[in-house]
Amino acid sequence: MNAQAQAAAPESYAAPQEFIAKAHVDAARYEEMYAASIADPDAFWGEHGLRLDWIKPYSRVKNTDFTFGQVSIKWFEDGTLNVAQNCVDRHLETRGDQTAIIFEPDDPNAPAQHITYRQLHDKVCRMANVLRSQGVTRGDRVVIYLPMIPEAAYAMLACARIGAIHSIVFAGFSPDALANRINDSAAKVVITADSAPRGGRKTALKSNTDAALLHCSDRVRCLVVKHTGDQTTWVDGRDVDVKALMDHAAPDCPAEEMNAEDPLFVLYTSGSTGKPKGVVHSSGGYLAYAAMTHQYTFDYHDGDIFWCTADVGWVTGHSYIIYGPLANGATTLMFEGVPTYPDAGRFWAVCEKHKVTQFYTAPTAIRALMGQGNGFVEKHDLSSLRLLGSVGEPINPEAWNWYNEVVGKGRCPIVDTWWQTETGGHLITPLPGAIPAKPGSATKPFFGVKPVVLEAESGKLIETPEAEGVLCIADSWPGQMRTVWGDHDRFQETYFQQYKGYYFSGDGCRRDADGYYWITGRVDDVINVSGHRMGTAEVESALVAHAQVAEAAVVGYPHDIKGQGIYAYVTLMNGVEPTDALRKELEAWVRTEIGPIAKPDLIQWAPGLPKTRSGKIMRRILRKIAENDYGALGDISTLADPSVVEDLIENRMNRG
Ligand code: 6R9
Repeated sequence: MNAQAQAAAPESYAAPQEFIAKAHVDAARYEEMYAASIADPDAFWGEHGLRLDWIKPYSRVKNTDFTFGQVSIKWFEDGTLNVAQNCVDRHLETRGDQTAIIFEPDDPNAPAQHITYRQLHDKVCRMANVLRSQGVTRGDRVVIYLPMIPEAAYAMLACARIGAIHSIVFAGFSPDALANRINDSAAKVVITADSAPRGGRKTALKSNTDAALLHCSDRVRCLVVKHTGDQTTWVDGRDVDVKALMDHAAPDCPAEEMNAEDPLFVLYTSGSTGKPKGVVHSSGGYLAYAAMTHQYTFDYHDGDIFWCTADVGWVTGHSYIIYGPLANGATTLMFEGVPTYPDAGRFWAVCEKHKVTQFYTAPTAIRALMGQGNGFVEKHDLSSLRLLGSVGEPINPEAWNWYNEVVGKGRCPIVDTWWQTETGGHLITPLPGAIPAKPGSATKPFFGVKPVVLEAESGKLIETPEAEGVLCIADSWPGQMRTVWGDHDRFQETYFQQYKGYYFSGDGCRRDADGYYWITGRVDDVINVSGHRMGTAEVESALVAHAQVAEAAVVGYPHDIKGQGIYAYVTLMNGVEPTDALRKELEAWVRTEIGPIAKPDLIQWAPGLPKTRSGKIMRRILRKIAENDYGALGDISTLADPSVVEDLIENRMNRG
């Protein structure tokens, strides 16, 4: 943007009057509801918890404690319900013939499917009966490793129906990553497909699963969805053809009565240390929060066609493709493909074809499509769109403006939603009829959410309206994660130890004079690559697992499309020659150890790494070098050998 345009650009953007007039919440109502939610959380959530159907109503609403050493989070704790019943059965009477799921396949010439709530009920029950026939009962874990196909939704809801706990592993993860998750959750069953078509190419999911299962107990059953019909190996007694069994299963399956606090799912996510953590979400609080945020943030109304482009392998897919929309009786779109296949107009073609009203995607996709020019957008009729959403990382103003002007034609409010796998649903986001957007700001807290900004070092609460520091949340909300699977201590240490009495998000932020929050990115050793969280420690341990690598340090660096790229400093074993072939081998190695999303963008050979005398790698310095920011290296006098820094600067990877 040139200086003149910048000067002319408004600081904030309110939704059009006709949008506000029909919105669930306007500015005054937001203030009123927010104040009520903070003043009396029990009364507020006691009322809003009733949006779900309870088998036994709760009498106690909130029972939470953020005190380090005794962290405990419970909502609606004496209520019972069934999540699948809430997402499917209760809609049958009023909207049995309404489309619940629109499935848009990877191949644009293959027919889309419209699955009604009645059909969904039939499929979920059959799948639930198949799981039962394989010995799965309440409390058991089921790993789901599927493409973005309706069977993924059936599998999730089938687990919920019988009280089993699902753990979805993104189909882009490698056999090793899959095996780790099957083992950590001690899953009884893994559900996969023959292969996953994406962008005209296929990932061999079944053969990945075969490879993973070599490292798992031989009691783990493998349920295979024959999706593409590709030939796969078959282990009799272990492998099961799901669709064939579903055809013969009973179309009815009683729903288990579950406690509000029974886990609904475990989802593994990266942190700054160690292996990925199994984030545990509850049944009652999670579902109420996902449903409520879906309705209010997206201003969802009956008849809308809601499309969230995430994969069900990430939390965004859980909350805003499946649970939130279906609990609300919505029509939700599931897309198997990628934004650029067959061309960079696919998103817009799908919006036009299915008359999408709310479209929710990630800044990395927006930037990639923006780079392809406006022609791909302009050739489609996007007049059905009413609202646009963004999630996964801060959205830069340039991408925001393009999204607003070229996609939304200046008439669709944009909701920039800040939240995390751990939070279950949106925590900071505009409500579109109530809060004018400022490009790059996630704006204000959702009902019941109390964000605070603390000084990073001292942990002191900054009470002035304008503030900059680390973002913490002062009190619980129903969608909050309950624990780390099998490791409550790790849960407390990760989120409640550093800043006592608060939930620590791991993000930095700024609050402006209007009380708007601006997320500045992670303050820990987590990087955000195309909206996917990656622990630098995970990539490092994959690299050092290679026989020729002695040591590795991984940091993020600014990347035009991905937001952050992965920059790896690698020290080789004595006597090993750094060659291009080895560089390629290491890239491929990380792909197989973790998955394609973890492949380093740049590998720099480092004869030595900057370390303190106590042997700690000084990542701060490595980050600066990766960012090309040599002027700001800071104090390097505590380094054991300051000369390694000069070497690293001299040989810094040329990004061109
Ligand atoms: C939902 C999701 C969480 C991390 C989070 C933050 C970043 C997500 C954002 C955002 C700025 C937004 N993040 N949304 N940063 N603005 N609107 O992405 O969950 O994969 O767990 O990532 O993503 O850094 O801490 P998850």
